[in-house]
Amino acid sequence: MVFSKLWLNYKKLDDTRKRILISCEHSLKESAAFEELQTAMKAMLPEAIVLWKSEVFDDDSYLIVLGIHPELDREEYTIAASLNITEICGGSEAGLLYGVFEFLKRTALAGGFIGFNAQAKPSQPLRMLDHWDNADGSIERGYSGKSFFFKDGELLVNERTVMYARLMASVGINGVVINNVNVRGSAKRLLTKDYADSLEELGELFGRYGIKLFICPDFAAPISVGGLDSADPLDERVINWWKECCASLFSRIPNLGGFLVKADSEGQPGPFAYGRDHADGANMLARAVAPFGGLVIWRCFVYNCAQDWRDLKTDRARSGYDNFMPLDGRFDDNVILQVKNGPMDFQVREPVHPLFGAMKHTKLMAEFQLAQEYTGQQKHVCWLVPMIKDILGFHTKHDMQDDRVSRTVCGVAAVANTGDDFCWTGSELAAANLYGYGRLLFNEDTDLDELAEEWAQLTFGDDEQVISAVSEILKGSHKAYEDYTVPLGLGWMCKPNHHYGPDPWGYEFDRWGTYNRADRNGIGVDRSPAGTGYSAQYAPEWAEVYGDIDRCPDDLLLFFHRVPYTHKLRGGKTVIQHIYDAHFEGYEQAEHFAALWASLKGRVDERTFKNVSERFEEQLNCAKEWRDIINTFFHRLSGIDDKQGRKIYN
Ligand code: BDP
Repeated sequence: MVFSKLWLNYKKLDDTRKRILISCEHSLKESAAFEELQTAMKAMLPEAIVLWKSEVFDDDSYLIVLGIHPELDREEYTIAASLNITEICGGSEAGLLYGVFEFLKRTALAGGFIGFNAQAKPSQPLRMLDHWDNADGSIERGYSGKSFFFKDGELLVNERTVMYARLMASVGINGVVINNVNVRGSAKRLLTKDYADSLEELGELFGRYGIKLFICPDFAAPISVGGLDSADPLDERVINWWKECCASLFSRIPNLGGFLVKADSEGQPGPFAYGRDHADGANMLARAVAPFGGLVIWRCFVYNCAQDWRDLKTDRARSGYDNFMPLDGRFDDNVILQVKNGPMDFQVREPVHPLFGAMKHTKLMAEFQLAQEYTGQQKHVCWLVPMIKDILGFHTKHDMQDDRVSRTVCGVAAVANTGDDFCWTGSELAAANLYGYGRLLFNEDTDLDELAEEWAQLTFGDDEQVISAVSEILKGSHKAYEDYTVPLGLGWMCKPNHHYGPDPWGYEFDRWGTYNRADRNGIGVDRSPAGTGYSAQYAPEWAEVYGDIDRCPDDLLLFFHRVPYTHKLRGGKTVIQHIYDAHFEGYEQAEHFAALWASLKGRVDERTFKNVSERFEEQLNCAKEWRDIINTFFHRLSGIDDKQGRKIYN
């Protein structure tokens, strides 16, 4: 089994010490923290021997003291490091492990032992990764090979899963959902004894690394695996079925965190079929898992995917709020609603979802998508971490002490971008999304310039030219992608179904929704009170800004308003000129990034160089297609020429 160690590829330090002494209570010798330290030290100081609690402390030794200090928060750690001794403490084994990873990271970046003090605890209590893996081994919206959790219906626990748990713990992930929210095939049997042994084993492994295991159950399981004729959440037989099911599941898998549920959405079963609502459905499951401390994470991605595109008043963007806001206050304490970052579906730019801060009596989580479904499918570079940071820092303007999205939620989840290919994420550069996501949730004030450089250095080594080129590419990548695809908040001009490459009208006259409404007179969707009324779902201050064509930020203008092509943006440019310019500039940026990468030949290993070079080739082809198709589309519709006289195909 070959796979990359990504940022945990511990390299040799510039240090000649002969002994590494790890001192800790006997019980910690079995911990993941101890084991990681041992593994890392052996790789970083291959000539030294690693000993436990040895007495021989002299000039040729480095001493690391590990301890649990219950006065710290469970996931908190402190580090006091010097040139000869380091003490790492955690509030629990999980906190200690985070401390060990932080110590190793700083040591790796410095190339040797250094003196520093650190204390940290996570900004977000729940830091999750949602895998959309199917039991047959395929991955919904997966761009990195097959699943490493499932193969031909079997759940795997092996070397790769261990490496996965180490990687996730190293960036602070503490919850993992292993299967697709669309529960298909044998995944429906995850609740049965078929999977009990392997789930137990995986749960144990995750537990060692401070990660809770979650699964997506089939809401209709009382029928599909239970043999009942109903899954009605208020039916006593159904309630009892779930109670018994959960009792046996949780007793076998003590590290089970609970369920993630997609119900009544895109064909998934749910409470609607029985005339019940989402609160009825979620609470019924919540009561079945409550005795075991379990959580029910219930998704708000609910909309009518068979809406009528001929009715201009229907608006998919409204649906999350329309469906869930009336239920505020009805959910049990162990239910968390998982809300996508925007009201549509992981487009390159969307406004922040209006439910954040609005539901004052319900626990919420934010959901992002690291799998680059709409942002280049891991063939294009698109570093999403700055966008995630912006969204978490967004002031909702709801009446509360701290109105930022990050403070209105009790956790954050992201759809994973991993698979079983060598580098885990299709493109080697896409691992920066995985790394940065975890680090940002652990410390929401993380400096993004430093983050990009740190990831590049840990992954590619100390060569300054590599670090600077890679971080420049990462930092500019989201804007470039937005520019050469769909600027101004429009979204959805991709090809239907697989969502890759341009198709301006692909979704326009489709039951899944109408999204840009472009014609010869103008472009954009009127979501102001005079239109679909979506803008009124925000707190008053934002409702006014978004609802007002003159105050709406440019980058969301076409999301909220329908305007003529000659409408002037804040900067004075017309909408049509901005569309042309952005497409040309975005493409040029992509060319610049590709050239930067090409300049690294010989400075990164051949396999990595090839992996990324091939993807840049594809990115440039596809970006050119986007540029030319979208520009031509708008040129034809508007009949307005590019002021700069560049070639637009006709
Ligand atoms: C969309 C994907 C679809 C997912 C759905 C979801 O296209 O495959 O099942 O989201 O989040 O982005 O449930």
